[in-house]
Amino acid sequence: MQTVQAEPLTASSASAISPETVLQQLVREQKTRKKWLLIQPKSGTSMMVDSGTVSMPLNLIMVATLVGQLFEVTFIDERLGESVPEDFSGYDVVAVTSRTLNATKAYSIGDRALRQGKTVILGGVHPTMLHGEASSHCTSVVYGEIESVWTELATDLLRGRMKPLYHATELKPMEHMHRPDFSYALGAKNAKKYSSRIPILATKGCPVGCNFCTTPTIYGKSFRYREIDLVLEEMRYHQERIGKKNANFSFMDDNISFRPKYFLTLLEEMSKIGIRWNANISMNFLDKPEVAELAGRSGCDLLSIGFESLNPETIKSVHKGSNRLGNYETVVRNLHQNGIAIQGYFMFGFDNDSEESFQLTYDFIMKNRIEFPVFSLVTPFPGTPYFEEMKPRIRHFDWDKYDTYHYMFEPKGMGGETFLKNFVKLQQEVYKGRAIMRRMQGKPLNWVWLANFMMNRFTRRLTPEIYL
Ligand code: B12
Ligand code: SF4
Repeated sequence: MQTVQAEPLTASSASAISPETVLQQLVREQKTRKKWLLIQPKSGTSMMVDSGTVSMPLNLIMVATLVGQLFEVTFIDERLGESVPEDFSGYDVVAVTSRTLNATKAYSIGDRALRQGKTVILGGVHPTMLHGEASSHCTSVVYGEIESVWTELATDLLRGRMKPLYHATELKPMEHMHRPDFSYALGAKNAKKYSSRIPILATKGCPVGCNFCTTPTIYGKSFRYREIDLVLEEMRYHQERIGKKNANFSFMDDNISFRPKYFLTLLEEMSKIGIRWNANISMNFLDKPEVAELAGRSGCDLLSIGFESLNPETIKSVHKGSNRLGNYETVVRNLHQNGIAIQGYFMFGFDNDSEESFQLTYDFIMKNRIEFPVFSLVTPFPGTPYFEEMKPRIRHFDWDKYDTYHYMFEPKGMGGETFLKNFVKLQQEVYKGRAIMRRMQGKPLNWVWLANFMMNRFTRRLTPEIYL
């Protein structure tokens, strides 16, 4: 038998030690576990975005899940009414997630924590897109997902040598994603303000490339997915946790149906376990009746679809190749025939918009009995190609207004006053009592009815000035 002599640890063999091993070594050497404060800030927007029931912040929960393996975590969701402390002396690291609409708040927390000598980390869509701007409010910015830079970041933290930017050269496959630990959110005093829908992720990225969307800028053309068994295992875990087979899941994916084969297999498997689910989805192959049938059978009760516009020129101008106007009605019919309600997103403010666009949208919604129409204003988000194109025409750069409910620029086709009057009128017409009845009659008595009545109350108070 051959014996192998153990080699002494030389400089060259030491450098072969994996970054994960180095990190574990540093963790073992920690005298006390560093204390992290993770914050989901509330935005300053006046619109109904961060109020009422809110969804559990999967992004920050995923950050907490990783951080919690090595450090102590305190989790604050300001949208639940929890307050961010003035004094951060109990913490080593203050880490904040931010989209554009709450960036101002995130920055003010970052500034305060920096003044108190804390390590401040900013992450999420806005700091990623504008990392130059964000870096003046923190120690480090995390570009995109934390999973792909975690080993490097945690190692640097333990060595006391943080870099200003963590940007992965390569995205990790999704198998590296840990099952999110929801106890961080569910342990909150006001956790009952969270929607009962459990956020879940099966895929990441979207190669479609719409010029107003942040996803292609952050993750490029990549599209990654988790093993279907892992997604199902996570669903079963929650079924057991809440003691209910028909647990309600909300997919947070950018474009879950992008790979039809993966999506259909996932649905087929989901149909065997008795859950309910909803998702944002692009309509690319929902015109096929068998897909809608399978979606219904797998427990889907609501799909959120970005119809965006009824104007073919507009659809072309935003490079939304998945939307074909000729398919809109077929898609709606297929979903309705399978008991799936539709949250339809419609955007206004494109240069091609005219008074006729409002009428066309109203007619489409009423004729097709869209259950939950949502109207937003075109908002060029910083860092996207669309933002660069529109910059000279944008009316404000106050990030609190980037909630898609503020009037960002005057469309070429009509004056601002007429435009906003029509925008308000459309919403009030669609949510009038009689219109609700026409759209909703005969549909299951559930939260969608309730949402319509809330929208009836909300839209009655709307004025064009609210959007300025
Ligand atoms: C699902 C979704 C929703 C859901 C759920 C939102 C929620 N509460 O989580 C619903 C439908 C409710 C929704 C609503 C809205 N959304 Co939305 N949404 C998404 C979507 C498709 C996925 C978000 C998600 O959860 N992804 C999964 C998580 C795990 O990934 P993640 O968020 O990227 O988080 C990772 C990293 O960013 C990083 N990270 C995140 N935070 C932090 C913090 C720290 C400290 C660190 C280190 C790292 C880190 O690590 C995380 C884990 O990997 C994104 C697109 C996208 N890819 O971001 C748009 C997106 C976030 N939404 C957008 C918008 C505009 C909205 C609305 C304003 C739309 C509207 N008119 O209602 C509202 C605002 C809601 C709100 N209060 O924030 C924009 C935001 C643009 C911007 N620059 O701010 C996006 C980017 C889409 C786009 N147009 O480009 N949304
Ligand atoms: S299809 Fe949706 S997720 Fe994909 S690039 Fe367009 S807006 Fe973004």
